[in-house]
Parts: sequence; C-alpha cells; structure tokens
Amino acid sequence: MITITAYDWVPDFAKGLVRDLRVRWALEEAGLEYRVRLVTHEEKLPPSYRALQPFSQVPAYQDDDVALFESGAILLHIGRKSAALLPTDQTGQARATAWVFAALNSIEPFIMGLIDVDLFSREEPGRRKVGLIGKRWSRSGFLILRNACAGAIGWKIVSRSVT
Ligand SMILES: N[C@@H](CCC(=O)N[C@@H](CS)C(=O)NCC(=O)O)C(=O)O
Repeated sequence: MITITAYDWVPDFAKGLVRDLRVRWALEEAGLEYRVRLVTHEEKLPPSYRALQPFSQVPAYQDDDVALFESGAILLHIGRKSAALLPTDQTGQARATAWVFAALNSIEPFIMGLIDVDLFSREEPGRRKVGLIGKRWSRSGFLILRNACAGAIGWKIVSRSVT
C-alpha cells in the first residue's frame, strides 16, 4: 500500500499549496489507492522520520518496494506505475522528465521568491511595490506552478504532444 505524509495542520495561506498536493493529485489521476499519514511538527523531527525525508519536510512516500522523498522524484515514480501520467516510450518519458525538472528547477524557485514577497514581506519598507508586481505575476505564475508542478497535467500535455 502506498503511504504519503502530509501535515496535520497548516496556516490558512498554505492550505491547498503544500507539496503533498501534487503527489495526491498524481495518485488520484493514476487511480492508485493510498493512505495519508498526517504528521505534526514534532513528529517530523526525529531520526525515524528523517530516514524517510532527510530535511524533516513533507511529502514522504512509501510503497511496498521503496521509500522516497522529493516531490519530483515521487511524481516520476508514480508516473512509471501509470501510463495515464507518464508516456511509456523513451522519448515521451524523456520529455516528461524535462517538464518535471522545468517545473521544479526553472519555475518553482522564482514563484517561491514572489510568494515570499507577496505573503511574508509585503509590509516591509521598499518591498510594497515589488509585492504588488509579485501579486500580479503570481496570479499567472501560480497557475503555471500548480499545473506544471502537479506533474500530472504537464505529463498529459507532453504525452498529447508526442502521440
Ligand atoms: N523539494 C522538496 C520540498 C519539500 C518542502 O519544502 N516541503 C514543505 C511543505 S510544501 C515543508 O515541509 N516545509 C516545512 C519545513 O521545511 O520545515 C519537495 O519538492 O518535496
């Protein structure tokens, strides 16, 4: 049975944005059964949890064969279990992998910077204007991130374009 970890509580601004979402989304798209283990802040600190997720974060993933961390690696692993998510041919897989890297490496860090400005630093002197620009940007950026990082939709676009 697949088990993933998620937080038992997050503040309002984070609801629906925590990275277990993309894993749940992929599992739902793939039609795979899974359980969610909810963890508290204290429960993610000990070595037993860090053996699953070395940075004491969520999501962590376990199935009968493997324990994984890093949402992108988890998505690729789930993708290999379902042709609904990941093309079965080598070319399609390579292109889908490029999209996953793009989402995590080329898009997410910049969106996270904007989120930082928008959510956490909006009131700081000199950063209001950046915050406003960030807000405008993040409306479209969030859509890209939520679509691309969830993997499933990115993979669907890729698989459509290669078939
Ligand atoms: N690169 C990791 C990032 C994981 C991550 O940042 N998780 C956040 C939730 S979205 C977390 O657990 N933050 C709490 C912390 O770092 O203590 C992944 O994609 O899985």
